[in-house]
Amino acid sequence: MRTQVAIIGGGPSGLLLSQLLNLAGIETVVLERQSRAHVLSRIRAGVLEQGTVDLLTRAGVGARMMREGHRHAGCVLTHDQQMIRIDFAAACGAEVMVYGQTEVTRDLHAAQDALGAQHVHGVEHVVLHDLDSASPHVSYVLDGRSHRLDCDFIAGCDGFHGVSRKSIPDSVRRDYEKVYPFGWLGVLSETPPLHEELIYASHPRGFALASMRNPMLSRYYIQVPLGDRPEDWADAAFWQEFRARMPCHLSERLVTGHAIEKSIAPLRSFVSEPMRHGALFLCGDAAHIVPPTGAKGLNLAASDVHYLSAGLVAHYRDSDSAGLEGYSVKALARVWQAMRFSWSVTTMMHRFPEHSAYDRQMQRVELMQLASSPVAQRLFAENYTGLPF
Ligand code: RFL
Ligand code: PHB
Repeated sequence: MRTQVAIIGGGPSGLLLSQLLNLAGIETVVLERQSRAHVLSRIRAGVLEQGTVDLLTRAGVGARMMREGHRHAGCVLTHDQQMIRIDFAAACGAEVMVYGQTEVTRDLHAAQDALGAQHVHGVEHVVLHDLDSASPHVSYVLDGRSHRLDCDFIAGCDGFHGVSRKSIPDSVRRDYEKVYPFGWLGVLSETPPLHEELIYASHPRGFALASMRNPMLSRYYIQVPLGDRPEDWADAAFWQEFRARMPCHLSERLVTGHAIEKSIAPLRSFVSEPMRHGALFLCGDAAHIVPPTGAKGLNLAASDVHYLSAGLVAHYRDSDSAGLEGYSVKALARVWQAMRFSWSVTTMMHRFPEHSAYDRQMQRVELMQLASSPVAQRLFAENYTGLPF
């Protein structure tokens, strides 16, 4: 089999890249390890930056998002009982869209089906070959049979645990990593959201987040120690802990219910440089991971895909390879900005086992500065709603 761009991974990065390239008349084949149903069962991101919304609209998958998504003009940070509202609209004139990653993925699948795009699910033993040459190829096994996919370029969209990044030689690759000493326990419940905006809570017992998907679907998280397992947390224990970390006047009206999904994600910051090696281009979680506190992961995947798709379209349409040449530098500049923001919000809002009373005072005054300084609010709002791409 032959294609122009082989895309490894059919998560949001791979699907969106395939969609944008197909719309521009560039052939792709998406190779995904899991079934569609499995990809759609992963409950992840919920907040889209305006740039991501615009890109999804350009990709022809904006209609349902515009109908069913919810625009948020602010969010709330709490410190014990104190509520600090960041008014995005007033601080920087921007907004975010609350629309789940599951729905984005569903919309992309439907659009790809409509275009007749090629997707192969259930692939195993994916290996990338001849990345330094002008004729790379991908080998894989499907239903016990070996296959070969020849291509011009390979897009590594296979997430943090994929094979693409690891195909870049150690002598070329530089990894930067920070592992946090806690994870987030997430619960999805068919209950009305606690508040009309997201609430990021800093509390002596640990961080908590009240998010949502729609008026009858809430997404809640609490910081938990590394090593905790979802089965260690009965629903009642989760609700008790979540309630304790929210300001009292909000906890009093929390509607609890059965957890229809419960999972734990460890928190990590990770960047792999460069994001290009020969014919291979990395996008999204394959190249970088942010702790979810800044709501940046999916949005960074979108900006990578924007830069790469523009580079590939210019290459094929105008024989102009400048975009591809500059891809890694351009994408990484934005990645590092989002890394800094995600790291700083994570550091400000969580309980760290090693923190002293002094460190906790530093967290407190940082939040107090956000409460009182329009400049600090603007900086937060600009980063949260997304730097331009
Ligand atoms: P994904 O989603 O991991 O998809 C990669 C795909 O590649 C497949 N794959 C392979 N396929 C073929 N061969 C192989 N060898 C393969 N190895 C892997 C996988 O099966 C998978 O389908 O990466 P992608 O596409 O780059 O998308 C990234 C986003 O999923 C991720 O950044 C976000 O979910 C992060 N994130 C958030 N981002 C936001 O922008 N806003 C948020 O509010 C937000 N909240 C979150 C989050 C991530 C979370 N978790 C669980 C880590 C909240 C949480 C709790
Ligand atoms: C979510 O709704 O899953 C969500 C929202 C904001 C975050 C992280 C996760 O910062």
